[in-house]
Amino acid sequence: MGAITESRHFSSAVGLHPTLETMSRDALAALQFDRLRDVLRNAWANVPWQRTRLDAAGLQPDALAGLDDLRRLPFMVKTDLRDHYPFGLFARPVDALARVHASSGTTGKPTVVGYTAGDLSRWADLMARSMAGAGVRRGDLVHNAYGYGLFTGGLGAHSGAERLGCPVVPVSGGGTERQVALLMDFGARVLCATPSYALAIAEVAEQMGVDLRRSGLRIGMFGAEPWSAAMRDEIEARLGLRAYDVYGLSEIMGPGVACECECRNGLHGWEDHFLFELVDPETGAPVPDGAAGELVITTLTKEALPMLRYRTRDITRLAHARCDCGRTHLRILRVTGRNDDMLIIRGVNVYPSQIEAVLVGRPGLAPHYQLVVERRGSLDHLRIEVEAQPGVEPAAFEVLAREAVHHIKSMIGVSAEITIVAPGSLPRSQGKAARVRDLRQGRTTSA
Ligand code: DLL
Repeated sequence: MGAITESRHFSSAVGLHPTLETMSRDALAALQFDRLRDVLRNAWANVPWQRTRLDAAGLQPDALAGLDDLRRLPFMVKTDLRDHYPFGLFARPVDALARVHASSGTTGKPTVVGYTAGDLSRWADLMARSMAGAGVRRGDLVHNAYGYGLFTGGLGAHSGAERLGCPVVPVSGGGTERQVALLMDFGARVLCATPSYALAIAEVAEQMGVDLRRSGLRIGMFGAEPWSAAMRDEIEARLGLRAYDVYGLSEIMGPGVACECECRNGLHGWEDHFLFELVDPETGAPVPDGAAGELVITTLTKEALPMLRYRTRDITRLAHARCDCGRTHLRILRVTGRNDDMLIIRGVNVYPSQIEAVLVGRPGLAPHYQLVVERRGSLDHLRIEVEAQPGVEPAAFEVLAREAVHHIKSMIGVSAEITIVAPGSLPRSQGKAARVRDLRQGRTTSA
């Protein structure tokens, strides 16, 4: 327990699972090696496509000599799952599964993922650990506004909260006025939602004349989409809670792959269950600590759907230095966006979340925006629609727009056209916000 008493954040350590979360890096590496061999055995024995790949890489499970050997295996990508739709990469027959989830994507078939009862139990454990790390305690009432259904957010947060011993209000997304009423009447201490939906709840409450800062809410578990530090400040100010970033993806598990602790200095990726790598998205070569790259994840304990070196498309940075909370597991810094959501505007790479970071919190502007990308002649053109704050006179819109253009240019280096629109005119999200309207291919993507 030494690590706990040493911690400067003693109160945060209450939620620690010391043997799992503060084990030495050497012990963690030994555990990862044992588990990697097991997961290779499972994939090799039960998934013909994986066996072919492993054989080709000379990675028969018993040939594994060290964790680094895994780098001989080519990456997995989302289309591998689509190409084997629906269950072709599962290591268990359907009748041995406990549940399936799926993510819709923008085109074509959904990506389907499966879980054994053991997988569901480990998922609940990890989400419980994530919530405990953020300060959620047994008995706290959890208002869960993530969508229930094929999306992993609703049931993932639900099971984690229950595992921690928390009663859950399984309200799902939508019906925002009712959500506000339930938050006030039931007095939930914890809100689980996407950050964009948390903001929508705050806005509807304000329109109803309800001050959620006076509710029982203290902790927000927000994720499933990129969000900026500026958005965190905005949400905290309007809901009167402390907001934590939770990360995950259905292909790997769902929410709870990584989560901020009370130090909020990056999201602890649970390394006893996952191997994390960071690679250059162009070359696939490893990038050093502190540099940006694409997160690649290998599952170490998944029975139904072992994923080996899965390219998430998510761009982030890693930090291996020990955290003040005492946890030894690495930290994944805020995910700035998905590689596929990166816009290239006249040669400048830009993620929607960078635009958000500049716009949100600027005087006169509301935190509601949408990016419209068009082709004008042979050039890409970025138009940003952003709402004025309620009460701002339309006569002031032009000046606000001019200032915003200037800030975007000086902070990000991209020339954008900015249109200030009336409060309430952009669509509100009930889940993942659709931030980009890409008129070049006629598609809409969530950022
Ligand atoms: O979004 C799982 C989840 C639910 C995570 C609730 C957190 C909370 P998918 O629908 O498969 O699963 O989408 C996964 O969403 O690859 C990221 O691009 C993005 N994403 C998830 N969490 C974050 C986050 C769920 N905290 C995809 N920050 C991932 C930025 C996130 N992006």
